[in-house]
Amino acid sequence: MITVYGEGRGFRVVWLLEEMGLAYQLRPVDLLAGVENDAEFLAINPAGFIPAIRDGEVTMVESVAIMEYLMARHGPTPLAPASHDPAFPAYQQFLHLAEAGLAVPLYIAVVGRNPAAEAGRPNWGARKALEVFKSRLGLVTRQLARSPYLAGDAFTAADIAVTYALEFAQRTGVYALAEAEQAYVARTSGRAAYKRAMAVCHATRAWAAEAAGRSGT
Ligand SMILES: N[C@@H](CCC(=O)N[C@@H](CS)C(=O)NCC(=O)O)C(=O)O
Repeated sequence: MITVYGEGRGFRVVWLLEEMGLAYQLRPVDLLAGVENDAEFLAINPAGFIPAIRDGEVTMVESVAIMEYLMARHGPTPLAPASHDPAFPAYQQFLHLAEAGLAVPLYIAVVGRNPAAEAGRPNWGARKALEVFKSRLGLVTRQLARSPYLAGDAFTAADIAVTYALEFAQRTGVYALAEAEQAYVARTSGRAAYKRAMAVCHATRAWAAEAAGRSGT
C-alpha cells in the first residue's frame, strides 16, 4: 500500500494515484501545527516539507519526481507518453515547468506577500518571482491555444502538475487566470479522478472552499 504524506503539492500525487486506480492512503501532515512535533513524518522526510511517499521500502519527496516514479514503477499508463510518442517532448517540458517554472516562483511570491514580511519595503524577490511565473505561464497559454491539453489531444500527468500550479495561483489570489486558463482548469478539474482526489484531500478542499468564499465565486 502506497502512503502519501501531506497535501499541498501532494494533491498532484493523490490525483495521479486516482487516475491510475492504485491503492493508497493519505496520511495528513499539519505544517501549521509544527512539523517538529511530528516525529513519524520527520522519520520519512527529515527536511520536513510535504509531500512525501512511502511505497514498500521506497521513500521519496518532490511531487513531480514522485509522479514520474509512480508511473514508471506501477505503469505503463497513458498519463506518461512514451519517448517515441510525438506528445513526449511537450509532456516532459510541461511536467517540469509546472513545478520549476510555475509553482516555485508562485510560492516565493505568496510568501513575499505575507504581512509579516518587512512592511513598507518593496519586495524585489517576490515581484521578480511573479514575473518569472507570468513568463512561464505564457508558454502554457500559447500551448492551450494549440491543443486542449498540454501534450496534445490527450490528458497526461503534465496536466495534473500544471493544474495544481494554476489552482495555487487562483486560490492564493496572487494572479488572476485569463479565460483560456480558467477553461483549461475547468476541463482538467472536471475529471472523475480529480473529484475523487478532492474527496480524500480534506485540507485541499477546505482551502478551495475558503478561496472561493473570499473571491465570491
Ligand atoms: N518542489 C517541492 C516543493 C515542496 C514544498 O515546498 N511543499 C510545501 C507545501 S506544498 C512545504 O512543505 N512547505 C514547508 C517547507 O518548505 O518547509 C515539491 O514539488 O514537492
